[in-house]
Amino acid sequence: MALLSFERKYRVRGGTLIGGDLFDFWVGPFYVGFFGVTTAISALLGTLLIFASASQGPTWNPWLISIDPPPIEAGLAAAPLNQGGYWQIITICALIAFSSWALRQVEISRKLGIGYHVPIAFSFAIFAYATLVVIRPLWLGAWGHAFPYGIFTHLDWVSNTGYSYVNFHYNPLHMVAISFFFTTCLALALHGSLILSAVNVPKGEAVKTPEHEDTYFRDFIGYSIGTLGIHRLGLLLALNAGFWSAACMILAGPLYQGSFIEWWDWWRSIPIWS
Ligand code: UQ2
Repeated sequence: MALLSFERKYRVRGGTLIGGDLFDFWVGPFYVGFFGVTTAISALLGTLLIFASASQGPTWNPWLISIDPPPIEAGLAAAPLNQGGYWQIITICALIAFSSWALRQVEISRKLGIGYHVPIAFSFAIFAYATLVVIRPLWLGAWGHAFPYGIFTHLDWVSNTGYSYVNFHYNPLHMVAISFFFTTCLALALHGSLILSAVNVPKGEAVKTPEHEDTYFRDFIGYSIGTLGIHRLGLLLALNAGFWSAACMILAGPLYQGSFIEWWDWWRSIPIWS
């Protein structure tokens, strides 16, 4: 189907989740929709609140600006604006913006009659963020356990949080998450390079086919996962990277408070050795 007739067929009303025809139209290339509007409002409000908070000092240096959560002693209470209140409202704006973005992806998928793979995938990223700023702080009993919104300060938070479990690389779920990140890189590098090797041909030459791609890997390692399979594998690996990242932060704090080096003592103390 030519692009123009395709758009005429699919750029029609309907398929929205709520609101009927409300905002069910396009502006230029962009679908708007109810959730496009809620995304825009919450993203704009959150951004303005970042500037409002930064205006309270002590610096306009973008590297050093930090919007901090309330102190741990404040527990789970709503905080005054300059003592974590800005952070709390900005976090709510961020969560509404991210969720609206996911629901906008759902509506576009429904209009096209395609699967929900994109919003499901994006929801893993939202889940990982929510784990750090909502689920884990709630579980630990204070918003102060969340990370601050600042370029250097969030790095300091990562460092301090890691060292408070002595050596975070010994966190077994952190190991699982990292392994999925590495394998995701491997799979994408294999896939990207394989596609380019077959399709990025000199001008005037015909592109090679999926048979060439299959044959390359069958010659090389005796197995090809296939053109659909590599995308299933890629999505599976990436979703697991995000999921186990979140899981490793639930392990660290809510479920386990000690040193991750000592966590492995269970291995030395299983009865079979004695
Ligand atoms: C493949 C295939 C593709 C690919 C790639 C492979 C034709 C275009 C990259 C090869 C991938 C394999 C063998 C899986 C590797 C496993 C891990 C865990 C990284 O066969 O089909 O489609 O892009």
